[in-house]
Amino acid sequence: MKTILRSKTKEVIINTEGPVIIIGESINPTRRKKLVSTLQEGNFGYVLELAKSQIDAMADMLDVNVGFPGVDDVKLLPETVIQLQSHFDVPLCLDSPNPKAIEAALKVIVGKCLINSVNGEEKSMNAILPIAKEYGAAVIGLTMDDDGITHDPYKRLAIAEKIVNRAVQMGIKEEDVIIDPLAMAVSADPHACLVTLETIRLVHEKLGLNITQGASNISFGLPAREMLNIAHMVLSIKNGLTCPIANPEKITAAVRAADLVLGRDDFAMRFIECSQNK
Ligand code: THG
Repeated sequence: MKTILRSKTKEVIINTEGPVIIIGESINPTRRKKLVSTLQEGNFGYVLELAKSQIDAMADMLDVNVGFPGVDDVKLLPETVIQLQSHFDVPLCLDSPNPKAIEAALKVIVGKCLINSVNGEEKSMNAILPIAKEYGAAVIGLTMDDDGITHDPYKRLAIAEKIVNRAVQMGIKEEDVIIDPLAMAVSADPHACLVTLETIRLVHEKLGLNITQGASNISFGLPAREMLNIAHMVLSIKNGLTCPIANPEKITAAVRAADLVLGRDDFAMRFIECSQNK
């Protein structure tokens, strides 16, 4: 199954058969005080630097999250999108819990983007899916709902199914729904990654949809995060992960190595091209 995203002139195809598409995670204020302070001053220089370094490290798309306490993201998200699109030609992933900010950004965006995200709560589906349909965007479906987050992979699969069924009812193509199995800190729960890995396997096998995850979430609170992220990444790819939100400066080599090992990189072209191997 193929999910197609577009920027001004480029098309990115996320294919369940691979190769893996990397959505750069770094435009996210959670761990970047400098991003908050520069954006508060109306200075987009640092956002653009983060975009460039991720694209240089072979990010195929960029996640854009400008949410922090006190921000007017209905204004800031579209402004950031305009800045990014006037400098870079990669499809964007709009990362906000605020449907009004998402809609404001969709009004100015060029091409076909990915909305991050909807979940299985009635309120979320009712707010986000009509917007995705209206603006022709693809959407990430988080496998949580009105009952919260379950640790049962079969229940996460059922939520994924509920979201895709609702989306299709509303006229969204099933290939435009990308499932997020929920990657959470393994320091807080020793089985967190196993539950995610099993959810990925089930969604891949039973629904055949493209799959993303916030891949760096798993290593919060631990040392040697990079190594842990790589271990989880390659196992996830083997199970059906196709478009992680991750740090390309640290993960691209491992992702391309995994694709090569899985027979999705003829003559090792993409692995050799990867900047971290030069
Ligand atoms: N699912 C979806 N969207 C998401 C998440 C998800 N968006 C936000 C988040 N989770 C994914 N984004 C990040 C961004 C940064 C980090 C973690 C998740 C992070 N970065 C480290 C840092 O900046 O210090 C570096 C990590 C590394 O060593 O590679 O912690 O789950 N749909």
